[in-house]
Amino acid sequence: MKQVITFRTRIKICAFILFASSPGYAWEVIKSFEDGTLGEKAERNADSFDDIAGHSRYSNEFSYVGSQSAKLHTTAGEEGFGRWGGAVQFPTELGKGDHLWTSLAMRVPKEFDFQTTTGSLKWLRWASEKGDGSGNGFLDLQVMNDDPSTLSGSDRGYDFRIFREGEGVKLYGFGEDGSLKRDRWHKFDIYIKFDDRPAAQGGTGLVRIWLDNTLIYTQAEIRTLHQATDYFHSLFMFTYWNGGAPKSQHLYIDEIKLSNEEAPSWTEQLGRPKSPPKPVTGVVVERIEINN
Ligand SMILES: [Ca+2]
Ligand SMILES: [Ca+2]
Repeated sequence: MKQVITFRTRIKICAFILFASSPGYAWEVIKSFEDGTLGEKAERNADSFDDIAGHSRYSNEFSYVGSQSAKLHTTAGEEGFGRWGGAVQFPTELGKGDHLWTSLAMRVPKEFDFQTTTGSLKWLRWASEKGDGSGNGFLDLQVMNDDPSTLSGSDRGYDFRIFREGEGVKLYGFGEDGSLKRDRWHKFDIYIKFDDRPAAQGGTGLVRIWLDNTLIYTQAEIRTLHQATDYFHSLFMFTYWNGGAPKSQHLYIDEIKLSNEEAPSWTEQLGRPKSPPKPVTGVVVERIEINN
């Protein structure tokens, strides 16, 4: 299915990149959810999701920065595409050699139930296309089901998993079980380097993940790009609940930031490791075919 996303956002153009191999410019997108009217859709405004956020609303019940956040609703039994979560489009396409930083704050209520028919809930998914514009799958971060009896044994030690959709999908668990705490804000920062050669194989492709400013995971084995001519164009947050949500419920998102700069100012507190990643960085918890 081809996703058409209306693009309206606030972009800070930081500097022009002069390298011929990386056409485009450095940019930063900030979604603070501060300017919209309480209770209205947090969609298609400069400070909100760009699209597919029909049940995401401006809220002042909790905020990570400022006085408002987005309250994301999901409805019992619904897969929720177009309503659950939302998407943010990049100002420019990002391909081989490009960087992407993604930051967000999330607050999950104690009673929220992460329960799917696949073992994990779609959470942060960066969407890619082939050079000809046809879809080429997502790079996925997902949240493990809460109920350990629904997980295979090797999945039970983790709160999250990561994989690159496509042929021969491997799922890697990360973030120890219980690290995603309830009724408090967590900040996540994710760095992606796009390359069809993973860092563990002599290329530069990798993903690094920080939880509350601590680096918790480096994934250097997956190919962030299937082919050198692929590119990424947007971030999907949640957006689809495999098997339907177990109940009607909500959580909060605030201060989404995206940048294609190598080192945007807001990443200074993360330490930004310079050393090359170790060749073995994750545990393969499962191999599955992804269908949705
Ligand atoms: Ca805010
Ligand atoms: Ca868990």
